[in-house]
Amino acid sequence: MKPIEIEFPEHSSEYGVLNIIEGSRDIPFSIQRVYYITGVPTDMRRGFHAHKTLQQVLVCVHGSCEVLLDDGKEKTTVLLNSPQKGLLVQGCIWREMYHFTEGAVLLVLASDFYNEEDYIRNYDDFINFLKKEGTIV
Ligand code: T46
Repeated sequence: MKPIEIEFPEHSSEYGVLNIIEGSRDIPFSIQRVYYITGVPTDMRRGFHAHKTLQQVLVCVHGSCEVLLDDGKEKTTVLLNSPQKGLLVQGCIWREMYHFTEGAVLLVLASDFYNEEDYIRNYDDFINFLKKEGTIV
C-alpha cells in the first residue's frame, strides 16, 4: 500500500516558520476534532487498532515518530519528521505509532468526534471486518 502524504503550505521567514492546515482544503475532510500525543517514551508503541469510518491526518509537529500502516494485505511504514508533512489515514487501516523521539508532538486531525464504537482494537477482528467488507478474501 502506498501511504498518502500531504505537504502543507508554509510561510517561512527570518521570524520562523508558519504552517497552515485548512479543513476540506488542505485535507479532504472537515475537521471535527483535534488531539495531540506527547510524552511517549522512546521505546513505547501506541495505536494497535483500526477505524471503521474515521479519517485522520497525522502530523508530527515537533520531533519525529514512525507509523506502521497495515491494510490487511500489505504493511508500510512512514516517518513523520516535519510539521509540513501530514499522513492521511483513510479506510480501515491498522496503525501503530512508535520510535517517538524525546519531546515529540504528534498532532492528529480527525473527521469526526470520538466514538469508541468506531475502533477495532483486536487484529483478528480487523481481518474479519475486512473479509466481511469484501476488501480481502
Ligand atoms: C488513532 C491514533 C493515531 C478519548 O477519550 N478521546 C479521544 O478523542 C481519543 C483520541 C482518545 N480518547 C481516550 C481513549 C483511551 O482511553 O484516550 C485513551 C487513549 O486512546 P488510545 O489508546 O486510542 O490512543 P492511541 O494513541 O493508541 O490512538 C490514538 C487515537 O485513539 C486513534 O484514533 O488513530 O491515536
